[in-house]
Amino acid sequence: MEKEMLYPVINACRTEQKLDGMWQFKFDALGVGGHEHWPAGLPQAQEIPVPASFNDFFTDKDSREYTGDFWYARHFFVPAAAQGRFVGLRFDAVTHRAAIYVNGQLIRRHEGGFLPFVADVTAAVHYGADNLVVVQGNNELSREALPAGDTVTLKNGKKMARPFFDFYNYSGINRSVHLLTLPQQRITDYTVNTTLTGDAAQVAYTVATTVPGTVTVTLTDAAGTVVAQGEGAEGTLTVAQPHLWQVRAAYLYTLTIQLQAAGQLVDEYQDSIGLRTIAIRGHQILVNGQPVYLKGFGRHEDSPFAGRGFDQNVEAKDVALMAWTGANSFRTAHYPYAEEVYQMADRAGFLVIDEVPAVGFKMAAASFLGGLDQSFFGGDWIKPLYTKHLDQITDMIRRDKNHPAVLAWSLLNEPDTCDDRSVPYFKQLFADTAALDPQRRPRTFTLSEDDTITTSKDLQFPDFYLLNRYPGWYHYAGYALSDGEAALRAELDQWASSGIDKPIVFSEFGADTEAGLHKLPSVMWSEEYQVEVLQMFSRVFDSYPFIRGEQVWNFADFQTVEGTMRVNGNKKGIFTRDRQPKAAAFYYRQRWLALPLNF
Ligand code: GCB
Repeated sequence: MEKEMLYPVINACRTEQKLDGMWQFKFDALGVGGHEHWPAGLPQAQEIPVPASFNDFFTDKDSREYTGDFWYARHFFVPAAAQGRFVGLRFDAVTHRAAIYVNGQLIRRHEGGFLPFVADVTAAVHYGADNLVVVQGNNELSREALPAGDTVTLKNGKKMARPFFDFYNYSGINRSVHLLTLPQQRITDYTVNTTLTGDAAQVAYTVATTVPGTVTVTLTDAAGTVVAQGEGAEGTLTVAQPHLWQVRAAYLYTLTIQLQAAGQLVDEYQDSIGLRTIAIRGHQILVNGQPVYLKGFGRHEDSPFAGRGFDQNVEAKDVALMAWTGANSFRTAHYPYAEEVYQMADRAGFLVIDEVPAVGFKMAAASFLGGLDQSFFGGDWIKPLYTKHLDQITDMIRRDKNHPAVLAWSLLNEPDTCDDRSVPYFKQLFADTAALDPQRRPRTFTLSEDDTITTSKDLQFPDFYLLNRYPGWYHYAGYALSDGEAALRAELDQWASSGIDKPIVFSEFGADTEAGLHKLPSVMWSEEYQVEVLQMFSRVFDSYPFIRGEQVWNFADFQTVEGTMRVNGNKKGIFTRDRQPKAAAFYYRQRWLALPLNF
């Protein structure tokens, strides 16, 4: 578990320098890097961009599909002035596991391809001199790791990833690398939790530090006026007539935390925070006490060239397109996204369902399009998997807890909840994660089509339900769409009569569509058919008041494994992979701009 998750900042006490750019890169199919001393430098390496997935830079298939160990290296300079300070290398994400070497010395290992970690290199670097960082990465999939899958060896000796999930296993140093210099006596974490009473907001805060010292916190509004101050590592700030963070009408305050030791300022950290509350009451999702209907998307971090590498240009475009459709929310399917995504959501006022990469926990989805007839939760991999799962939820919540945009935590995507053996797992998971979020935001997971009110054994656990449903595509497809509507209504009628008093959000529904394919009357894969399927869902959503949101699958087309059900990727995007609109995008713009927030 990572203790220091604070996003890197530069101020009077802290420095950070991005080590993005061209790195040295080398595959290690034979696993020789260790004994050939690659930690001390990569022989005959090639150049590759960071941050990015390595896959799509290659023109040969063996390299693109490469599964196993791979190495990155680059030199970096540590100023003499850093001597005596904490020096760290922060990796925002290396997919899926990494060992970090500096000047030939192993500093640390990390597993989990979508969350940051810091390598403490204070004692390993040369000050006022050149240094070498070498990263040994690995992208194999297993049932003991998140996301779940298998790694098989082909007859030619090459390894191949078999994901139990429907997105390409893009790998590498997918997010930025930072060189940090921090004070030894420093702030390591903070939390805020807002409650609203009458005309005021109470912001309860805690600050964690490496040493006891005098902590002061100052809250300033967007105009720079100080609105509240507090002293001590814990306390409450009262803001009279607060300007609340609202959905699609964001307002951010700046929280400045200072740490003093022996009367001297030793550290400072600043962040943008929003004042708002989140609650579930009966069938309602409440933001600042007001019901909100979610409109938006399941997304992926996926784009041409960089794969899953974070690209602020792509994210800026996506934010603009989401706003254009009238969306107010998205789910980070199926892993925590880059921190910059949440910062942009905070500023744009999008609500985010933040998902951990617990995807593929179902053997029927194994090799996504093949399927294996075994029990996932009965497997002997469950114990080690649980430890990693809890660890990654802990890190995700620690990293993202202060973002006003974060509405809820999604702890799994489409696990096999029809199996009795899933129940102890869920019971433990929901117990162990109950107190991780100081704001106690709702926890949930998505239910696949197999997991219904009659078949799922785990409906007692989530605070609200996320349903993934595909009538009109995987069944009742084409001309049978009307039967799909009837089946969906029949299922929802069962929910309605069940007495379950929690909201339902449709977190996935849609139809694969080849952009530019038109047909009148419609056929599957045409833009016309996608709109018909989505219109059918809209009709159903509008008939059941306990449905409190619709997040269409997917925002944009994205890369998957190759297979008979995928034409160069999943084409359920309402935008193409290069972010151009299909007819469905115009359909949603019309629907969502007209839907009031409290629909
Ligand atoms: C699902 C999965 C998602 C897939 C989608 C599909 O249920 O959660 O990862 O991409 O279906 O298009 O089949």
